[in-house]
Amino acid sequence: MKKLIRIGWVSILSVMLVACGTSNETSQGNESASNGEANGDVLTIRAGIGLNSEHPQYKGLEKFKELVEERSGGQMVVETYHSGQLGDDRSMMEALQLGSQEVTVPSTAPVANFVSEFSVFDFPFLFPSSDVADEVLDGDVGQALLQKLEEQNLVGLAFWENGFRNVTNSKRPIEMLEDFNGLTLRTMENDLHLEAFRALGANPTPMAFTELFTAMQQGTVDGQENPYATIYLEGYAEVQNHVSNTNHIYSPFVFMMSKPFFDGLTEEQQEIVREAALEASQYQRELNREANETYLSSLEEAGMTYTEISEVERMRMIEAVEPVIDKYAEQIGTDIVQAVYDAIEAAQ
Ligand code: KDG
Repeated sequence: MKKLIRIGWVSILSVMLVACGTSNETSQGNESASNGEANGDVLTIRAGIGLNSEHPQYKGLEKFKELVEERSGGQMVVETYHSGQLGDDRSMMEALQLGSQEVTVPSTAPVANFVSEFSVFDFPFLFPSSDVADEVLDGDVGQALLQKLEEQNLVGLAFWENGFRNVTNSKRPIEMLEDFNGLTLRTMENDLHLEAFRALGANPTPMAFTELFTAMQQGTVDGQENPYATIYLEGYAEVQNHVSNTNHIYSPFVFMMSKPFFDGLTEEQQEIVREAALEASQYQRELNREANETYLSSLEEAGMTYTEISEVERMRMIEAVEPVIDKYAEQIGTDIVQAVYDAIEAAQ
């Protein structure tokens, strides 16, 4: 497995908003429907994400809305919520389980708290490129993990893309392994992420995305890690000075639907939402890749210092996190992990 890894690098407030109908960027056409249930002839799908309305993730949701509304002839209406208006990733997934929200699109890291096997996609330095990630996620092993969500009352419809994550901080440029020493870094709420950053020497602290900007602004954390699009579009340049191309983890997004809601749909409606989630995935991935390419220079223009990680230092980082990967490979089950490694090798 180690060999492959080496090859591999190379709010609740919103519930009130919904109830009051005050969200500004939601669909307009369905004031009468609520709770994803049939009201007259119309079904409402409330889709919430953590990122803001400029992010390709939200543009993907808008595409999903367009496709579903058009293909259902208005029988299904999608309301889109951004910036954690419906809560953080965990609370939205819980709402899906309960059937009080219909769609959310979290990163795989918080999904692993529901189905632990999803952690495999967050192994540091796993995917060598987005294209390889697409093949693995859209292939048998990715689809098998989406299936597993059903045990948790969730239906995984597609993988979208968050992308390669990069570290930012307010203290110093990260150029070599030792530069992580003692940095307080926010991570997503996922044990593997925490242990990986400890192995790099940092002092990681798990936090919901919705808390992150304020935590950096108030100095509760020195830094964080996210793809360039998020770093730029969420305005982190205002509170962070340094960015490095650590590319340490590739984050997929999981487009998921409430199983109680999905089960109540007709077969035709199920097909419409499935197809729309998949088609919107292609659209979202393209926009996301463009954004992640474009926004590094925007971050520099906004005053951040960019530091490149040399291949030698990247190898040192890969070696530092290897024991963590080995530990989680055993916990998750070597069969699934091996299947992922095999799929990566086949895709290369
Ligand atoms: O909508 C998804 C976001 O809430 C989240 O998953 C973004 O990468 C993310 C993070 O760092 O929490």
